[in-house]
Amino acid sequence: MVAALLSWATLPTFADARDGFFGPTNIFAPDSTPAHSIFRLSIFELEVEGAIFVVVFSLLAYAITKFRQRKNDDDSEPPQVYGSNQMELAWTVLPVLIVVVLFLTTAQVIHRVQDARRPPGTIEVTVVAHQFWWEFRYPQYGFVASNELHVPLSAPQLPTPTFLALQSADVDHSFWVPRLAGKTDLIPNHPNTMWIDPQETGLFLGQCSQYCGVQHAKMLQRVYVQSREEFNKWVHAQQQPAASDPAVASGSALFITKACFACHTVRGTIAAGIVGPDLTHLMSRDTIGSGAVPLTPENLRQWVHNPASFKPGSLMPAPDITEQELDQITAYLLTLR
Ligand code: HEC
Ligand SMILES: [Cu+2]
Repeated sequence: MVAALLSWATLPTFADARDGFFGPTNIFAPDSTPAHSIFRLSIFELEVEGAIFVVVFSLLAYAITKFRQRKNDDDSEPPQVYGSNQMELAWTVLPVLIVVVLFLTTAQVIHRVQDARRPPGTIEVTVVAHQFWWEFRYPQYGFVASNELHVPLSAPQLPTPTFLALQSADVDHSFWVPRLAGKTDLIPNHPNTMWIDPQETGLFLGQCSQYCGVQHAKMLQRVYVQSREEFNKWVHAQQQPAASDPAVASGSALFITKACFACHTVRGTIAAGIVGPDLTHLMSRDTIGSGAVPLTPENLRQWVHNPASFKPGSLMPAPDITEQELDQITAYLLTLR
């Protein structure tokens, strides 16, 4: 408590902010060009508005004290001044100039963010939002990932930004990883685009930010920014078909007979459903249910047993299976690395 008060007393620096003073979704710690541009624009606007605030309040405070009622004042009105052309001009032209400056700087940032060109080496990802999870298609590499977006670091000398084509399979959603870029909606039948060029490796968090249904709050976003070598390794691993391990043949058979395959894809098998996340490399992820819970064997078993225990209202039904079948399916899922 005392420590918290002390840290408020000494205002946080941006370095503190970067270290998570305001949490991992801190809009004051941009790490990608669009987020930097938006951050700089908002600080500039804050400065202009702060200056206006200081000027107006200083004049007000001056007038209130200087012209306050005194003991020996009589109650008659002071002399009134009408129609000063200089003052009329000053308070019309100055605000117009301020608005023009704010308009031009904003238009410039919008242009720089929206009309950015794709340099060679750009990574293209099609993001399809679903109630309540994310699909990430990598058309250049020919695979589909789910829920956890991986992108390479973009060095200023050799920018490799990631351009996102945003689509929705059902209702409106919104893509927002505050440290990387502004918020952009995913709207059915209306493709949008955005881009990010993260300049630090690490995990960046976000959240679907357009209410999309009961599990909107657990439609989280995880962006893994990796060095080029790490990213290439990840891409290579994702391109492989699913591992097939004869030791879990009973589980993989149940995956078909218990209808899992109707909703999920496991590349290299007949499972090609597109209603739920691609499970080909399920175990390469850190979380289940779009960031809802950590991916551990116990959580995975519990998820398959009853997804609603983690995400009530999730669009995956609880399957009708015995405990033994549950163990077999879980054992199979655990081999999908
Ligand atoms: C009616 C379609 C449907 C069926 C049938 C179905 N699922 Fe799902 N599954 C989903 C949806 C939708 C999600 C995403 C839920 C969410 O995150 O909100 C999901 C999520 C999952 C996940 C978590 C994936 C991740 O990365 O978060 C696993 C694991 C999974 N399902 C396994 C199974 C298994 C095993 C079966 C068969 C017993 C099965 N599913 C049957 C639709 C289905
Ligand atoms: Cu959503």
